[in-house]
Amino acid sequence: MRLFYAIFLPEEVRRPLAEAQGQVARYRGWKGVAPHQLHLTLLFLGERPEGDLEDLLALGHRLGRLFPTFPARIRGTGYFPNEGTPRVWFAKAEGEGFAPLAEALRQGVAELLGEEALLAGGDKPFKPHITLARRKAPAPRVPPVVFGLEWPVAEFALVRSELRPKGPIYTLLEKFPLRG
Ligand code: 2AM
Repeated sequence: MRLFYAIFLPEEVRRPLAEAQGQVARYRGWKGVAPHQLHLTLLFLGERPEGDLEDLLALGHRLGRLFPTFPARIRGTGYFPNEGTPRVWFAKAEGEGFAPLAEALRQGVAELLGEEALLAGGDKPFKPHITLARRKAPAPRVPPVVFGLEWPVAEFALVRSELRPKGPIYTLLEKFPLRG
């Protein structure tokens, strides 16, 4: 199973992000993420055996009890990579709770499944972002979009991703509420 831990977004945050996606829709090279799938990845695990699920679910619940709900903001957009040809157009997320939770998941996964379970996500530093569109063919950059969005992050999830020709299908396997 292809798995990742992520934070999904409430409707009032998804709506303005989906509106901004209209900016790239007119450039055929950009493929927008379906609005109901907009999310912030905390840790990408890649392909894992089904036998790992029990540990991954227990870790999610344990960290959920440990980490408090926190406010998050989205103010603008950016590109990965920033130099050269961009592959991803994202909304930048800010919030004090993202990095500690992502780091605790990394540590927990390393302890439970071994360090090699962390290799799937690559060695790039964690940058909280919500991918809005991926570049599939040559297409221009779009001007930055400014947002004034704020919402309380009250849960995260373990998600299954199934890759299909039309795009991935995400299934939320379990949600982990954060401490109130
Ligand atoms: P992205 O949005 O920046 O592409 C499911 O694929 C989620 O895991 C996506 O949000 C993706 O981030 C993230 N992810 C992180 N590392 C990944 C990798 N090496 N391969 C695929 N997805 C990865």
